[in-house]
Amino acid sequence: MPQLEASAAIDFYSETYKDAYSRINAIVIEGEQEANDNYMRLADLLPDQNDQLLSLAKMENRHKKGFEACGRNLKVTPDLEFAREFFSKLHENFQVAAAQNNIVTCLLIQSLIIECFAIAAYNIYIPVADDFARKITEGVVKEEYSHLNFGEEWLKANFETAKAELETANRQNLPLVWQMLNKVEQDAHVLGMEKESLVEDFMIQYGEALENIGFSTREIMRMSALGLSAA
Ligand code: PL3
Ligand code: FE2
Ligand code: FE2
Repeated sequence: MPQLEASAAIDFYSETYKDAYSRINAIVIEGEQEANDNYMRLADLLPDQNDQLLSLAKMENRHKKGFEACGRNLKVTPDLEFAREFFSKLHENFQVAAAQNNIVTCLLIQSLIIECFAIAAYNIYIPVADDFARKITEGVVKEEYSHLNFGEEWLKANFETAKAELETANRQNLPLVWQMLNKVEQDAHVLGMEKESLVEDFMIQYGEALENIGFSTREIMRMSALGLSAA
């Protein structure tokens, strides 16, 4: 169904919509919180980039506040327990990597995977959002591109030493994205967002990021195919 028709048919105040929104809204709030924590951790791990990383962490905190307001505006209580479970595996992998000083893995998880996931989700959400949430999300997504860019630049500058770790981290974490998408597919559909569009948008962002970092087309194909059959 074309996005425009879908959006005209959406009743933002129906119980069905609000029920789905309680989980999606929580995922986004928790995602922004994770992003805040992850950039603070990265600021410790990369003292040279401390100021910039702390400023990214602050932006994430503002994003979180914006999405909390979107939930309040629809009188929805976010299901944060569901959202913490939703992020638990990526969360765990980031913590393990940070404890081992694996900065490349931390950057892949936060600045590539999570940011590309956010950019895809926000871009697909904007045309079907309520007016209040649309304005907030439009402001947020612009900043997410700069977060993705931070990761790209650092990894590009360190490509030769980072390459092998990036491939390993990709293998461990990309399949988690497909698992997460499967868990949110039903609720996203209620909000007028289709899984196929989310997958497509994610793949475009993620593939472009890998290209900017220095991977060849062949390598990108191999890396992005991992776990995709589960999507
Ligand atoms: C990084 O700055 C933020 C991380 C947020 C991750 C969001 C993932 C969202 C996946 C759920 C798909 C529906 C999105 C709806 C948008 C309001
Ligand atoms: Fe954010
Ligand atoms: Fe971000």
